[in-house]
Amino acid sequence: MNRAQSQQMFEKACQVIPGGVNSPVRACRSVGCEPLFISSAQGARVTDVDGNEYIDFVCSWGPMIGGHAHPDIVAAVEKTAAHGTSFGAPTPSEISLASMVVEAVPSIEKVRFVNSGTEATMSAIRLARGFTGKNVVVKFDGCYHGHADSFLVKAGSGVATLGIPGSPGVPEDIVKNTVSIAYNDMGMLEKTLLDDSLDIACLIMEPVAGNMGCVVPERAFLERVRSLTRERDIVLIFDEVITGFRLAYGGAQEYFGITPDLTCLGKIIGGGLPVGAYGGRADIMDQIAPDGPVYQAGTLSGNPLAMAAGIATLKMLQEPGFYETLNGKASDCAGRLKEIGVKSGLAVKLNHIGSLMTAFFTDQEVVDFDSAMSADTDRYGEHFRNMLSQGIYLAPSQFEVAFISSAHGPEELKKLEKMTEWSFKKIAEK
Ligand code: HOZ
Repeated sequence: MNRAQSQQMFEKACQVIPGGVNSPVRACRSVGCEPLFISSAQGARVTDVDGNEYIDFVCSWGPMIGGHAHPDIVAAVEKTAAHGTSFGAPTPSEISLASMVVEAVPSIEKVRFVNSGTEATMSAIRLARGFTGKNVVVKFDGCYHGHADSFLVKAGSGVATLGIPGSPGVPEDIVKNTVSIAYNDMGMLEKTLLDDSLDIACLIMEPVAGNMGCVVPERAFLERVRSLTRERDIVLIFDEVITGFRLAYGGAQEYFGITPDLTCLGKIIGGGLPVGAYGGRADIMDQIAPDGPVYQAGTLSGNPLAMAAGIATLKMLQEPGFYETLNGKASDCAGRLKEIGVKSGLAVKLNHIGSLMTAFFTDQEVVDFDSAMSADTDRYGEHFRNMLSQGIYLAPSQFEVAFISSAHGPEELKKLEKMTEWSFKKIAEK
């Protein structure tokens, strides 16, 4: 596969953009590659600047749940753009999308739109601190909540991919208020939340972890998180930037039937345009300025293009049977991939829920960050390169998930299975 144009662009990009990329994971370093520069995408496929076509399992890291360039979303954005792209003033479309979100997500009585998942999570913890008058944030090792200072402690995604323990530039004074504990570890959870010496404002978690690869919570663990936070007056924040409108229309909280106090959203609710949102109990949300004293603002917040794309996306997701069909085909595919893994004789574990999955190259069950980190990342890199050579674009990191969209049909999923079998065999024969 000729990728000369991508290579040339990467060289140029490196001269003007740090690392040649605007987000570290896409640099593809941990999989021993250089990034593809994408020129277009349609449905389940992306095309690079050299004209190579790939079946895409990154899906822009989640937003493209209906596939790329969905006609309804494109039409909504075009129509909206013709009337102006930003006003820095309220628009009717904000009310429409907010109403759809309030209707859909069990915990959300009021919602504020921002521009990214990072903005949503950092605003949500400020709000939780303002509401409770307490300081400490509890998070889980390997969960990733964007790149705000408080979260860069044992974080997943690019932080795990690049093996960065924390980050220079994050003051000790800030991270001393972050406590990170093991995912799915009931003992640790109880010990931490029952510790009277900790001044805990909130617990933030991905209700299904998607940034250390796909790690599914034990139901009893999630239930205990909810009951303990409630008992201890700790604000429970679900970071549903990945799982929101993905596992079910109402997100992981609908899927598991567990309602947090606040929820962070992003990705899907902007249909591929930059967006984020945080919402939840009205008594907490009413603490935000201008009604309350907790400050948060943004010129592009509630941007009309993002609102239009979000509304079009949510309408598509309301089609009867959307989630049954999507989750059903993803689950069948995951089942077959599991079998392929077993037959290959490789140490590989496939984690899956809804339309999210990760193949970890390890013989351990992956239930938390430590077990995720036991995966052989060189093997993942080899698998990534094998698959890329056959026109399949997986996440360029062991610690991310593969996304399946409604545009992935039998042809795309069959090719994924066939090429996985071939790649696993090739790796096993080495
Ligand atoms: N943090 C994102 C994945 N969980 C990666 C974003 C990107 O590189 O675009």
